[in-house]
This record gives sequence, structure tokens and C-alpha cells, in this order.
Amino acid sequence: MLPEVNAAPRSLTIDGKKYPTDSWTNVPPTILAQYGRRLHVQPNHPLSITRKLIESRFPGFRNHNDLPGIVTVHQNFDSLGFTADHPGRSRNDTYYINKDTLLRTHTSAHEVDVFKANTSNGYTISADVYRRDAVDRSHYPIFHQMEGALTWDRSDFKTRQACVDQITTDFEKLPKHDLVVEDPNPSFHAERNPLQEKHHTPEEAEIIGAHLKRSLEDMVVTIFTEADKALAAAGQGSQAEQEPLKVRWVEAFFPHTSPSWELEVWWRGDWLEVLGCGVIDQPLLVRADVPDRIGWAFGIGLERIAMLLFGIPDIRLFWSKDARFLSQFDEGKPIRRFQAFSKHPAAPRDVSFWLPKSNAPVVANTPAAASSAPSPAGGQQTEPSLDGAAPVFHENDLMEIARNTAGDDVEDVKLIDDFVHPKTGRRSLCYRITYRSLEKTLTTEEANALHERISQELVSDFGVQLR
Ligand code: FA5
Ligand code: MG
Repeated sequence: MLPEVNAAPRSLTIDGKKYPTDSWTNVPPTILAQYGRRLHVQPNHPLSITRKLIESRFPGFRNHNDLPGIVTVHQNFDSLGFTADHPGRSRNDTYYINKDTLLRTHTSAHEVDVFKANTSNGYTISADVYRRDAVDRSHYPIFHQMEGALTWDRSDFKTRQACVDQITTDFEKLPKHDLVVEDPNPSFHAERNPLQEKHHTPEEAEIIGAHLKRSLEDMVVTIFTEADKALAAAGQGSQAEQEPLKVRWVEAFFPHTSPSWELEVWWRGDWLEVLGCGVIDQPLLVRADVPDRIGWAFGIGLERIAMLLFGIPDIRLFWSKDARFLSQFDEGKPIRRFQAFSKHPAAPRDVSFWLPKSNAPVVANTPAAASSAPSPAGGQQTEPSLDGAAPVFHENDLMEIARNTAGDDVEDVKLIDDFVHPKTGRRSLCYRITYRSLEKTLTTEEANALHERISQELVSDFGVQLR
């Protein structure tokens, strides 16, 4: 829900610190209530176990796990080279505390600071990140990422070739695996994934890319095969027997890397994107006062990996305080498959409505609409409306109304019909909202009441007409 400018408090106090609010403020109390839970360092939490497993595949890296989640717009976007009109900056996609301060949307927000401190060649940063995003079983407005980066300092070598030779030696020392990883795209693409030719020779970028891909493949292959062995030993069936591990590289775009890739893993009949990565944008390293360093960086979704490893079917479960969930994980023991403690029935309800005539086109959300990628999703920039007119409806507004009203009792929100009346030109949308509690059965009355409140908020906040 967009803030009501007049009614909004003039400041917010978060973690004992006071922040002025303004017309950019859009962070709701439900998000602030979850701020600071730090699941990625909670002992025996599956996200913490997953973090440690990944960290263990990057020996010698310095692990940063305590960087605070409120950052400046500069840190989150400008320092990484996001253009002024980049869609990731939109209030539809990002939670702003005020026009200069926001809840980080990715761990990349800390890259420049950590490079500047220059205390290690390799590092990871694990943290909670925040995005206004779709509602479904693999998306949640707060999730956890791990950033990883490794650089080599060209000034440590007599020649640039000597640095390339060192990276090549390091590459050859990386653990090998025998999984066939599809990687159909050429290393460079003139428009989408150019060589940074002012800064890198093709040989430098090629070997950095090769080192990056091998390192990440090793991480994925090792943690999944070890988990599989543990599951087989525990008589919990081998995942590999049902669905052998399949991994592939796809082309990607990030302002802070080029060339860039995403790694996808086959999960339940579909490709699931687990990380983005690439050769670090050299101007970023210049801004961080380490112009001689060259290297790679990645950002991985910890929930995505944890869901695969433990067979956790719904991202909301990570937030559960229910002992039936938490007691199933033990960092001192081999991985066990998550046992659903109960599956409560789903209560789907549809809401259909006419948009006001003035509403600009609604931007449909694609899965995992990346805040870093210039995808059409979220490409609609809504400036705060100060003139009292009803704010323009964006799909993420419905996502947020649903979360604010139904909390974790909403499992999924999906557009199922989108239609323009041939005569009047008015547009009608129909969303299916699926209610399901993880902890109890929702009664018909409870589901109806939640649905009614959500429908009424659409009317009062966006002036839609229910059908
Ligand atoms: C980024 O955030 C880039 N900063 C990653 C990066 C870092 C690229 C360093 C290059 C170098 P992206 O928006 O794709 O990219 O998110 C990275 C990962 O976070 C995704 O692959 C996915 O695993 C996870 N992720 C993204 N959105 C969600 C969400 N709503 N819920 C759960 N996981 C998510
Ligand atoms: Mg992505």
C-alpha cells in the first residue's frame, strides 16, 4: 500500500535510530516488525546451516555476517553504477525509509565499502534483503542473500600476463566435478554482455569467468551431492534417484558486472534461478579505490538453496517459530529431509475488478523480477502522488495489501484474467488469492473475512470497482 502522505508519521525509529520520513517512505509496519530477525545467523536455522555450507566451499574468504540492513540509496544503487532511471529504484519494487535511505534490496549494496576496506582478496557478505515482490511459494518480501567476491591485484605482478598466469594456476587448482553443465552462450555478447575492453583483455575476462563458473559449480555440486549421500544413508531416499541434479548457465545482465550469468538448478520440473554473477565492473573497483584489482562477484539466494537441500516446500516456513519446524534442523548433524508436520487445505478466492480509467498499464510481475535486471517487470516508475489523486495501481500493491492483511496466511497471488472491454476500453483484472495457513486450518469464514478486507482495500486505496 502506498503511504498516505498526510497521515504518515514524520519519523520512524528503527533499531533505536530515528529516520525522518517523506513522500518516498513506503516501508510498512509488517516489514519493520520482521527487521532484525537475522535468520542467517540463528543457530540451527536452515538458512544459517546453508550459509555455512556455502562459506565452507570458499576457504580463505572473509565472512561478513553483520552488516546492517538500512543503507543509503547511494550504496544500494549509485555505487554499483545503476542508472538514474533504473527500474530497480522504483517505489514499486523497493522499500524506502525516505528518499535517501532504504532497506537494502541486495547484498551488493556493501560491495564498494568492503572493497574499499580491502582486508581480504575473497569475501562473502550474508544478510537479509528486502523487496516488494510477488507472493508465491518461492518469493517473500524479505529473503537472504550471500554476496561473494574474489579479486587479484594486478599491481602484485610484474606484467598483466603474470596475473593471468596466476589466475590460471588458481583455476587449475580448483576442485573438479563430473557434472555436465550446459553453458550454450559465448563468453561475450557485443550488446548484452560486452567485454569491458577499456579495462580487460579478452584473456583476463575469460579466465576470471572460468574461475568464477568452476567455483560456483563446485559449490553447488558439492553441497548437493553431500546432501544426497546423507539422505540416502538416512534411508530418506536419494533425491538424485528421482531427479538427477541438473544445472545450467544462462546469460544475465547486472549494472555491476560484465559479462554476467545466472545459474539455474532443475527443481520439481522447472528451472529455478539460484544466483547471479559476473566479472566485476572495473569502474566500481575504481570507485572503491582499488583500481588495480580485477575479479568476480556473485549473489546467491540462500532460501532457494535451502529449499532444495532440505526439501522445504514453502518460503514462509523459514519465518516459522513453530518448534515442529525449527526442531528438524541441527547444524551438527547430516542433512535430513524436512517432514511436513501438517498440510492444511488451501482456500482459493478470486477478486475481479475494473481499474479506474486513469490507471496506467499494470505491469505484470514475472517470477523473480530482478531488482538488478532491466526487465520490463517493475518498469513503471510511480512517483509519490501528492495531489490527493488515487495512486496508480501496480501489481506489487496487491501483493503488499495481501501480506499486510493476511500475513503468512496468504500463499499465492496470481493474475488469472486480464481483459479490456471492447466498447468502453476499461480494463478488468482478476486475481486468484490462495489462503493457506502453515499452522492450522483456516475456516471458510476466516478466509472470506481476509478476502473481503483485501478487496475493500483495493477499492479504498486505488479506486477500483469490484465486479
Ligand atoms: C542480484 O540481486 C544481484 N545483486 C546479484 C549479483 C551479485 C550479480 C554480484 C552479480 C554480482 P537478483 O535480483 O537476480 O540479483 O537476485 C539474486 C538471487 O537472489 C536470485 O538468483 C535468487 O536466488 C534470489 N532472489 C531474488 N529475489 C528473490 C525473492 N523475492 N525471494 C527469494 N529469493 C530471491
Ligand atoms: Mg535474477
